[in-house]
Amino acid sequence: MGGFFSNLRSGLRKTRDGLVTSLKKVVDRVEGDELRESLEELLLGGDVGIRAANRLIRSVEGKQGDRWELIGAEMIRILEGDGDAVEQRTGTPHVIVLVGTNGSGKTTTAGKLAHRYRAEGKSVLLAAADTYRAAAIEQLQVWSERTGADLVRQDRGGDAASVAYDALNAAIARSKDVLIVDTAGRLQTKSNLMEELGKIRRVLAKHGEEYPHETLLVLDAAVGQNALSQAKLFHQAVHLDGLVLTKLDGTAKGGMVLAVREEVDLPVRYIGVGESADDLMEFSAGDFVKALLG
Ligand SMILES: Nc1nc2c(ncn2[C@@H]2O[C@H](COP(=O)(O)OP(=O)(O)OP(=O)(O)O)[C@@H](O)[C@H]2O)c(=O)[nH]1
Ligand SMILES: [Mg+2]
Repeated sequence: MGGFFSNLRSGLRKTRDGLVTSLKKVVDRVEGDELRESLEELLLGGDVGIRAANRLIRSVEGKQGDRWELIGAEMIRILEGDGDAVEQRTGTPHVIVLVGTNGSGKTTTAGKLAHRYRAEGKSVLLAAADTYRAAAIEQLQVWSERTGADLVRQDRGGDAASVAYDALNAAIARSKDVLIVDTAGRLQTKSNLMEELGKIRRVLAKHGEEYPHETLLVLDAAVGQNALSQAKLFHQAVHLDGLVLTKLDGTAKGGMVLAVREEVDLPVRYIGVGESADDLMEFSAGDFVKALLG
């Protein structure tokens, strides 16, 4: 827990140094209309988004009590959301499909997830359904060797859905606990590419309607507000079950987590705070806010 928390804290350092430090000054010293204006400016500048910013402002405006604590409590409420009572589909193998735009961190997240599950003693199969680039397959191969997860691949140029289908066959035949499907990066506005993701989902569902258990959108936190449009369009094209926010360590735009959570009704499942295998954390609203506000 100590290691986990200090890793999370250092991962959020840039956001803390930027947004949080200036927020703290305002929250403690400013009153009245000036408080609203200053908070609004800082929160919007920190990629918190208009809706979450308004909630945070209302949580302190005219209220008694420690404002810093009030803001922290409201952040937790935003991040926990309320529409999340979706039942988790269960069963083995547990199938996860990672989708997202180019370079958002899908392959790295696939590797980190493989590492996580392996550390829990689970058997893992990785599926290289990014068939566009040979380098993408090689990159997943490296993670497979590093984590001791098996890999299912085809030659470059193969059909992504057929890789996914074969991989689920193999996962079932080899009694794997977890199957993680890595897909090619794509722009959310390219409908033909989005259709390929729909096809991956459909062929997996041929094995049983519970598949895939989780389709996760991997978002680079540094894109800030653009994450909202990515999440909406990916969700329309392939039903998403949750989000992974990567590269929080490299950006001061960590406030985007609040914007995304407030404006897109999807849970944040994991956050990435570095490039190594251990730098993926299961998201907890309480830990996140504690690490952020310190
Ligand atoms: N600092 C940091 N770097 C990350 C994180 N996650 C991924 N990266 C880096 O981001 C770069 C892109 O990651 P990939 O996993 O290749 O991204 P991708 O989504 O698979 O990319 P495409 O397959 O090209 O669409 C790599 O250099 C990763 O090491 C993170 O949480 N923190
Ligand atoms: Mg990739």
